[in-house]
Amino acid sequence: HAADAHRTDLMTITRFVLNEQSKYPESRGDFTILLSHIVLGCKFVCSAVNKAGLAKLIGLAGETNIQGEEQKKLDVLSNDVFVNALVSSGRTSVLVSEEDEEATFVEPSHRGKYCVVFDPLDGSSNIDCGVSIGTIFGIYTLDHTDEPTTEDVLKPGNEMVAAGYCMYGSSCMLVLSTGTGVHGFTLDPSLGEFILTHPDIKIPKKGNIYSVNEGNAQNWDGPTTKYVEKCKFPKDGSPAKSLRYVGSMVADVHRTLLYGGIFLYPADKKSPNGKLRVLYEVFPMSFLMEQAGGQAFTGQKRALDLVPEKIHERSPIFLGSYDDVEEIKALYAEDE
Ligand code: AHM
Ligand code: MG
Repeated sequence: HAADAHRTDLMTITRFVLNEQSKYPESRGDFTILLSHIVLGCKFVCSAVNKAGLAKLIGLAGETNIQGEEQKKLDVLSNDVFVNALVSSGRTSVLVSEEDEEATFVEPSHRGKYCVVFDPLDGSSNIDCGVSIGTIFGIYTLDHTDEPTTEDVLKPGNEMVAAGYCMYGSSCMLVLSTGTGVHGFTLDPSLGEFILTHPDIKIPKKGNIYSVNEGNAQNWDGPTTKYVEKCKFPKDGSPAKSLRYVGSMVADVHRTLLYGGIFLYPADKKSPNGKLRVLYEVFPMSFLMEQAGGQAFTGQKRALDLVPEKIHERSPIFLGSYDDVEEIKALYAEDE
């Protein structure tokens, strides 16, 4: 029976990616190995996040743990775990993390053909109150055998070979695209495995939710202001949109992907380039949105066509359902 097969024939993320990669005759399992190290990092952070409250209590007894080491903050801990996992995979050459000002260049003995850009624990303002947070990552291939440089990651998002995020929420979910659609895997804690639960996610063509930090409204530009006004007071007889804003990009984008709608982090007078980082926030989420049938726009162009000049560069971003992003594109076009 189909139902029995489901329970006894588990599609783990490793099996899924092995299947996908076997379509490429030149594939030698490197990507699968890299991904399994990313998955390890996600499982570690998931367990750390779930124990975070407890670690705090222990911390209160004194700032050091029983080994006499100072307790590391969750975001620093997560970064250390990902950097170690990625380096030890033997499949990476350049790493860019939100937590580290400089890129990490892997030593020759451990080098491999991939470059990984990531935010190990995004949504820092939500860590201490138990609201969903996540890890975001994007993967490029190294296209030469010379000494790696930051130029190897200062490439447009459309050159990424894979992108994904892991959300540490009411369940732990990993959402991944290797360029053939978007697939969601849920961590089965009893198995310690991510199991395919959301195959081929497609974002609704139009949504009824908008997601933005409206506290910044006084500093917005014309098109963003007009768009949000339209969400609240539509003049074409359509119903007003609902507002949802967690303040964790992973949670807000995840909801947008599943329910449809639009997520905005626009430019404002105080932050002319917005807040979110091109390499490890804007690009991976834009990659996933396009793969799911949605769009991602910067206010000027397709987000994935940006060519970053610095590893921690920022950009405004509008992403979500195809039709909703079309509307904001029209407002920016009118404004020119
Ligand atoms: P962080 O990297 O410091 O955690 O900031 C990124 C977060 C995103 O997850 C979220 O979309 C955004 O910042 C929220 O910003 P704001 O609090 O300005 O609305
Ligand atoms: Mg971040």
